[in-house]
Amino acid sequence: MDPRERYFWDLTGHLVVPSVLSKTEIAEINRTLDYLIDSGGIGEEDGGAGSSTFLKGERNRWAHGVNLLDLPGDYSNPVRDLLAHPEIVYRLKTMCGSGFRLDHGPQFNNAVKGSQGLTLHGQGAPHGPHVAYHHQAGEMYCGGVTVTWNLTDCPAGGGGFAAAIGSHKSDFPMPLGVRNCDDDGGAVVQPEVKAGDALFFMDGAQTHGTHPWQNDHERRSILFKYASRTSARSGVSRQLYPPNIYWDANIVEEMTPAQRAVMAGPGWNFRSDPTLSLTVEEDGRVVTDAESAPSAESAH
Ligand SMILES: O=C(O)CCC(=O)C(=O)O
Repeated sequence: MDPRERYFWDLTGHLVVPSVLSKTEIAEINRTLDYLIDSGGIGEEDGGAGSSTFLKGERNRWAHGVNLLDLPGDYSNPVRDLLAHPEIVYRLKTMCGSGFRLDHGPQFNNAVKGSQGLTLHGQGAPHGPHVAYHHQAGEMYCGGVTVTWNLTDCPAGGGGFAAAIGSHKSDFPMPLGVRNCDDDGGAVVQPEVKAGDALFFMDGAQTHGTHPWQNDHERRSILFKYASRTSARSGVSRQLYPPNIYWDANIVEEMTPAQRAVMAGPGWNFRSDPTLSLTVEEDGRVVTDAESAPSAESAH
């Protein structure tokens, strides 16, 4: 990464690298996306815009129940070629550290004129250790980085990826007006991106989301969700973290819930799973939050 890119990445939380893909490569990937759309691999859903006025629109378009790395015939090949593309490898080594890996995705973001946006998410506060950005000893480090390959143009102001500049370093919670873009105070930008450009962003550390699509042409972007080797975000860690899978059933079967909690593997939902976090009760007993939390009945 040259000093200019490094400065922009560190300052803003995202980076657009222009013209990485040739016209031939764009055409090959679009052939795969045509196949996906024509074979009914795209679902529509409500909800991305929440109650926002700015983000509202028609239903969102997502690829559901298909993995772009596992399509019939040779359709996956042009997508697989992006996984460890030379133009992203040396940048990701600087951004995430050596040994970065695909955590989840690739995700196909498809939009037609009028498609609604997605409320902004990810932030510096509260701290998310698995996706956070920091630098030390002259090196930068980010737990989660997404690379978005753009197969069609996203003109500035026309919709698509949007982000609050510098939010990966923010010490304060995101205001509602930024989350729903109804009153962002100028903090949110939707950068111009062209077909063939690769966009990197600090997924989870930087506040980001999607502006509604205003263009006559389709949005076609494929998002690869990378993580540093030592971060676990989503993806297969959902299936692998239970202690009886991460270790062995016979090792953990006799354990208390608290003991099992510390035998769980790196997981994506440590905040929302009360069986994973521990509390020391006043009497000195160590219990999981699931055991400690008052039951719905006794709370009344
Ligand atoms: O539209 C985009 O590129 C942003 C997508 C997004 O917010 C996400 O994948 O978390």
